[in-house]
Amino acid sequence: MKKTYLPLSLLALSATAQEKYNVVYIMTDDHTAQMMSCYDNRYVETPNLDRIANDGVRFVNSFVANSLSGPSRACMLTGKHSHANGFTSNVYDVFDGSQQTMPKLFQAAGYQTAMIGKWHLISDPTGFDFWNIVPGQGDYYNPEFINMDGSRTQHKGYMTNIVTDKAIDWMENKRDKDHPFLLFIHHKACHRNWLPELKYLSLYEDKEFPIPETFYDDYEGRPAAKAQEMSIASNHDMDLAYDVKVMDANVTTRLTPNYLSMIGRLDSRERAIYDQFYDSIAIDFRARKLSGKALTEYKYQRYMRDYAKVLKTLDDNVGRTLDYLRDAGLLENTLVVYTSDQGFYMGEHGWFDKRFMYEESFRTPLVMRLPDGLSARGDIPQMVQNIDYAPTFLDLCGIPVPEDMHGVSMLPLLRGESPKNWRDALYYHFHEFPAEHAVKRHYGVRTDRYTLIHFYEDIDVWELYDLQNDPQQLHNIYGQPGTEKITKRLKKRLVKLQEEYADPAVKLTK
Ligand SMILES: [Ca+2]
Repeated sequence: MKKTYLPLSLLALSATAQEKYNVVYIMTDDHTAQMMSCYDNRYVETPNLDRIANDGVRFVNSFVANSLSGPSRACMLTGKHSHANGFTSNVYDVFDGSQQTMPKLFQAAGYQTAMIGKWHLISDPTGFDFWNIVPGQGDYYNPEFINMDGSRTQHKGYMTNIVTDKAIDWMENKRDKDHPFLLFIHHKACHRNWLPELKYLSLYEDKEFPIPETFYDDYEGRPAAKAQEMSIASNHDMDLAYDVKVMDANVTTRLTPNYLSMIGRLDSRERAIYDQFYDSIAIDFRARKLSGKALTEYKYQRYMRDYAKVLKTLDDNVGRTLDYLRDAGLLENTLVVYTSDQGFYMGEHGWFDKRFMYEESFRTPLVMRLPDGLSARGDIPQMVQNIDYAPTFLDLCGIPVPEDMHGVSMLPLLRGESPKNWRDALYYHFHEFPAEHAVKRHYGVRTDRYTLIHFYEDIDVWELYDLQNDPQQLHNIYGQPGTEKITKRLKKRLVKLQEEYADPAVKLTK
């Protein structure tokens, strides 16, 4: 009897499919650790996000390289700092998709790769077998998606639900199941201007959120912090119509047209539900005739409530994604990552938004559910950064990590090891100025105890913080007697990092 043999290449592929890990990377927008109950239980409960941490690991010192949407995404994709991947700013750059990226390396190694949701890098995605992205920031209500052939399709529903539907549909129906896969699920939630799913409009309305200790910061000794335009108190920065949603038909604010265009996406039935809710809020607001601190604190409560509502739908959808992976039998073989493109201010220093190298926005939540074979559980204390994601995923999946990547593989940490030579300092560089929110250009170094920052371009100001004695970063001790030695040491470390990463800004430090 004649024997039939499977071609060797097919045998190799089927073996590969069984042995190789999958990576499901869920990234949200502007979701900060203060609003994630496994990090901070003062404000909200996020049971599904916490499931990831409870079953796996929670990074308690997780940071970004540039606290802003597009640049942060580019750092993640390339494993390189902004000056090296070329996408330093949302308003001045276009991502060069011809360069080496993590998904391209996965694709070349035989992985199925897909990207769904918010991309925000101007140029089309490269390195993906399948992509379906939203234009720019995308819309919460009845959003439009860009297809791979360049055509656009408007979908009925709420963005967070639709992104999850598409991700599950790709895993279940669209991918080639003979290959391992890398899937990016990039949510718009919880980005400004926090438009909730209609079924959650009334959620959190009976909750008074505690006001952060630094809410009334006077920015003494910190001119860049004083110059920002991301203040809750300012009606220019936090708009009464667009952000607070207490629109007055007789008053057109700076961002009223933007707001009307966003809620104009709702159909008439949906719009009636929306208006019924926010009109009653606006009538109550006008009757109160608030000013000064009372107005600022009112805006803070509205901001926190709407942000929390948007987050609730996100948490539901992360739960739905985890349930799918479990039911499809994929959990044992899949690394599930949850993170955000950066942290955010929830009233700390009186702010919303991000950008600064101060802790709240320099940090980003990072939890992972580990596949079989990786034994780490609980908290991981080492300082990690979003430039480490590419090397980590590649390393985990047995794909060589290119030497020109700036990040380092976290795989030893996921194995439960504590490498003695782990990095002792992080580098950060924010480039987008002049721009919205008026945060000056700055770069700096952070060790486990100190942060040294240099604001430059149209100012020349150094800031030094002792995170042990001043974790809220209210006291800039740069230039104060007794700090000479530590300042000298940190500047030396900063120069070393700038030279190692070849950031031309080194000339501003030396
Ligand atoms: Ca963001």
